[in-house]
Amino acid sequence: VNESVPPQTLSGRTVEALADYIISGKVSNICVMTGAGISTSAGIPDFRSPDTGLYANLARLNLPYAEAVFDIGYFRENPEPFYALAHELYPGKYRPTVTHSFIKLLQDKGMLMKLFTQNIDCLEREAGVTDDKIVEAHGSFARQSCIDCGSSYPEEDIKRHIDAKEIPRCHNCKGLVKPEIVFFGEQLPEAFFRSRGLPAQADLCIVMGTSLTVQPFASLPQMTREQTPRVLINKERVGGIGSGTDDVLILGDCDEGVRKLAKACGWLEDLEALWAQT
Ligand code: CNA
Repeated sequence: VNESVPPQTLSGRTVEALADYIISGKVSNICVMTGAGISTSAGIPDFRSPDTGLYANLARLNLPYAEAVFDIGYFRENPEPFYALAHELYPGKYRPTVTHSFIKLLQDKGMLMKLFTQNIDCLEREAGVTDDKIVEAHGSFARQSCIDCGSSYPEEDIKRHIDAKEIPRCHNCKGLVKPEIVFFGEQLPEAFFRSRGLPAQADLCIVMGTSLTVQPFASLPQMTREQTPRVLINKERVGGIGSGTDDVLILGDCDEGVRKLAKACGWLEDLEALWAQT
């Protein structure tokens, strides 16, 4: 942490100073950036945590390398590992975490400018965050289409196939059907490029549950203005956050971190009530 330079916007680089800023009335545009770590307590493994992460547990799928499960070239040759995984990750089986509810709380308080998520589990939506506030930077299971002719494919059909552990085929051309999640080698959705300038207008940036290793998403926190406070709520320090003048680190479990922050804002009861409804 850059100790030699005093903070410019906050009164200190602490949770309390951050909370004072949030409730000061000066904050109405918060950009939140999230990753798999906000869903691990819901029971969905992240990619990169040693031992518990998905990549550490993919051996049973006999992949040549772990990332192949999300490689479009590999998928064309062998879609089975991806569908085995989709069977485990398909939305509907998991409850949003208190961290997801915290994002919804920010929206209810009129402070959420945009949520940029790398997650494909749709738990932000299930927590009540509305579509206009969400950028699913790596797509999601919300839509699916044929990788050859591009025709969209009905949700009830893919659900049925994934449940039955079968591989769905396009009704038009018999090509492979894939949920519109972004694989390695695929372009990010247009919505990402349309919204990526927003952090420069934000008055707070909250980064939670991500290793910030996948580009171009990983660069989003660097798009904020120099004196805009950034807070990292994560198990480990990532992406150089902590080096800015107004960076605050809340290291540890993110559910604990958001509760700490909500409590300092005087919002803990609101947060627990909201979460209880999910
Ligand atoms: P990652 O690379 O696996 O990093 C996860 C980060 O979260 C790491 O820094 C962990 O230390 C941290 N973390 C894990 N659990 C917690 C916790 N309880 N509290 C605080 N921090 C925690 O995941 P990223 O999202 O950074 O990587 C980008 C990939 C992962 C995206 O393309 C996603 O699509 C993909 N992914 C998504 C899901 C999902 O939708 N839930 C699951 C697994 C992977």
